[in-house]
Amino acid sequence: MFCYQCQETARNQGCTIKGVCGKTAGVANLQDVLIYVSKGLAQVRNRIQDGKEVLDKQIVDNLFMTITNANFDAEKIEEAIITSLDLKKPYLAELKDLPAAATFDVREGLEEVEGDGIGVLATEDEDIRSLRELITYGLKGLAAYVHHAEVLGYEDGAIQDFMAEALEKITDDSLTVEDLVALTLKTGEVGVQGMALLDKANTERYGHPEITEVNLGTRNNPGILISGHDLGDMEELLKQTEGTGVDVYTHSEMLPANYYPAFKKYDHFVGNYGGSWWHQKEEFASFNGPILMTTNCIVPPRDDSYLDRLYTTGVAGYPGAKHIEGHIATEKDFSPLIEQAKACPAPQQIEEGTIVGGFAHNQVLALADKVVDAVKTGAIRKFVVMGGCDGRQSDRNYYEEFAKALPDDTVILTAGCAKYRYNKLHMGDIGGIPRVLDAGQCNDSYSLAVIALKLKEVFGLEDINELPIVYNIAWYEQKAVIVFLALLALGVKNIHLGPTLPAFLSENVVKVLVENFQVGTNSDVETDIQELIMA
Ligand code: SF4
Ligand code: SF3
Repeated sequence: MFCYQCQETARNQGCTIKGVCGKTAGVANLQDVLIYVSKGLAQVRNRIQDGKEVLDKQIVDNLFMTITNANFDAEKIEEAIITSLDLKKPYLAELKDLPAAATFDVREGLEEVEGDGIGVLATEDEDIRSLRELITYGLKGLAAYVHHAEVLGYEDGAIQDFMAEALEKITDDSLTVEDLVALTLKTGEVGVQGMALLDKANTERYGHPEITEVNLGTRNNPGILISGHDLGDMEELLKQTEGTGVDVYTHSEMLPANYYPAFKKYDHFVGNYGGSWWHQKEEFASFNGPILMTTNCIVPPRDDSYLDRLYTTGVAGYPGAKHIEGHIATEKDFSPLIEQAKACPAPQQIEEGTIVGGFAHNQVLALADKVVDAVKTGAIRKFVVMGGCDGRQSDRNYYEEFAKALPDDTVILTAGCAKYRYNKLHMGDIGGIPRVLDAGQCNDSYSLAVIALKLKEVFGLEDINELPIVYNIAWYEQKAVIVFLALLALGVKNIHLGPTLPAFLSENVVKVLVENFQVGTNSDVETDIQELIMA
């Protein structure tokens, strides 16, 4: 196996024996095959007239499934490979001169299929490989967002066209480094469209997120804990649990569900339990009730302590966990979780009090006058975008320390699970504007871009980089990659990306990012406060 798609990759070079995430070599190889098969599916899709939609949906599922910590289940990944091979098969006879990935059809011993043009290392040139993978990971993040929108009934053919086109282009050996740099930026542009589509889907279906005090404590009823990013599943779980005596709590990236009017109306929706994804071994154990993982991030349970209470749905999967079938949420039957919950003790309380969130674009723009005044009078010196992912490595303490060291006249704009490093620090407010404004999930980084563009307009600026906004972003998995590329496509410069730069960026690709976008990484808190805030 060789995998270097996430920030925790071994020695910041690559996982080669087993994933730091817990992925086995067999599953890693299957994921490589699935990505290769998806490229082949895209090549076929790009050559046909009718029936593209079915292939597109499969491509999106495949890419999403291989995101870090989404699916550890070899059987499910094999199923996706076979389904993909079956989907393209009827077209193969009529299409001439197909590239190798399109005609690939191996169905046995897939865990051992390695090399032969399939995995990451099949591309020998380091810079071409780096750009191909950067684009692939951007597409994976985009696929996740497209999937969330699609299951809510929102689709955009132009995004699908681009994804298939990009997947084919990264197999094309005639493309130069310059071509691939251009394709990388285009991926970011389409990333913005993907996030806008999901924002539209979420807000049209569930209303605009609004300022909300989220309860962190527990009640005495049995509960179900829901995690991941899929709001359709959230809605359906709330509907199906209503009147059953079973409470619902969010975990990690599902916290922002608490901000949506459509979910707040449910009395049995109690609040949020615990922190970001990597705390789940302890928190799932003490929760006592069933846990529903709608997407990443799943951490392999330490022992069998809660595996019998762990459920997955959608593209998420874990061997031994029960899978709730169905594509759109209304097709899903959550009664196994509800029945199990009834026989479980209530969650053990691990925190109390509340946290405040719900500052997506609509809410912040409703406060625009206040915000603009605070900037004009100097009450707010700078906004610091600190969104992205959390992770378990000790160097992530940097983000908590950085937040603590920020001067009192700064405001953090955040989205994604990175927020758990500082959203419980009680950092106070500036004239009623909280110093941590949480827009929501990682995809809601779109909100941060909308806010920035609006401020640019209000202040009559030519360039988004003239705003008093700095970027100190934490990344871990591939959704953060598409968010990063989207920010580049919007022209944002001087982004600090940490806690380390991606291992998949070659020296020359880093050079391109530094020369054109002044991308950097974090150093120590004191230096970065000086550089980003005081300068
Ligand atoms: Fe390693 Fe990350 Fe890949 Fe897991 S997803 S195998 S931790 S690089
Ligand atoms: Fe977190 Fe996995 Fe990325 Fe959606 S839940 S931000 S890491």
